[in-house]
Amino acid sequence: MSSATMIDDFATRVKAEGAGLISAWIGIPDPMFVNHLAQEAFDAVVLDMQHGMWDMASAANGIAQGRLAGKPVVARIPVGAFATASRLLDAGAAGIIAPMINSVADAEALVKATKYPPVGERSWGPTLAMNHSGLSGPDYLATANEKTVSIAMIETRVALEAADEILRVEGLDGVFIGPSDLSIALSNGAKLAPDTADMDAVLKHLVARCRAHGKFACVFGSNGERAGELLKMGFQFVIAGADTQQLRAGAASAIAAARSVQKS
Ligand code: 3PY
Ligand code: MG
Repeated sequence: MSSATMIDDFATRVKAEGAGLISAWIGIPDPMFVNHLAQEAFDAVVLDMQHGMWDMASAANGIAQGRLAGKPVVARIPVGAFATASRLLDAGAAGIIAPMINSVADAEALVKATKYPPVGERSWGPTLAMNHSGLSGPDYLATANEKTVSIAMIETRVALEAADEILRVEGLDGVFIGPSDLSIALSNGAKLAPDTADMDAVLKHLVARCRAHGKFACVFGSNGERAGELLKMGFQFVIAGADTQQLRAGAASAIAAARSVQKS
């Protein structure tokens, strides 16, 4: 698959049952991180603007580095930052992940900001997105609603209870489960336990509800092994740990190797 196709077909690929995509997750706000991590066999890159440190300018440059490396870049916006979602799509993001979507009204606000009429009310101005894709204005307008994806995070007790109504919102393409927040919510703040059997039951239920509503299912995996388990559960798009943790694990392993050889 050519690099341009990998980006431009992202929406089609992630929507397919059994897509099995693995994405990088980057919170360190330097576009060069995208450049480096995109060399690995990731299918996509997520820029985390909720808990990571990206601002609009660095995120736009991160999206451009993804384009250079042939990888689609999806951005997670801060809670309720729907205006930022439109701007990220204008900068060429392949999709938006919106955290803490707790109701139909929240999901509709996301769709309103990220889809052009008649589905939503996204405002016109995708200058960088057109530069990156080579599409004319009319062609971008005709294809953007299909080619970019709007993803609602389900990660609270109320969102879990309202999952079917949220999944019914027209224009919403998929959901992304946040197992850390969901484990905190379901234990009333007692536990951070994203990788337990109890959580697996909730995750399997949500994958089934996504299938029933024709939406794709995404999830955060704490590490590579967990990402593999989540893919087996049927998630179409998974994270295999965050940049900060992968960076530190690489450093820790190099130090351990050096000390082990030194002592041998
Ligand atoms: C969660 O697990 O709560 C997330 O938002 C993933 O980072
Ligand atoms: Mg979360």
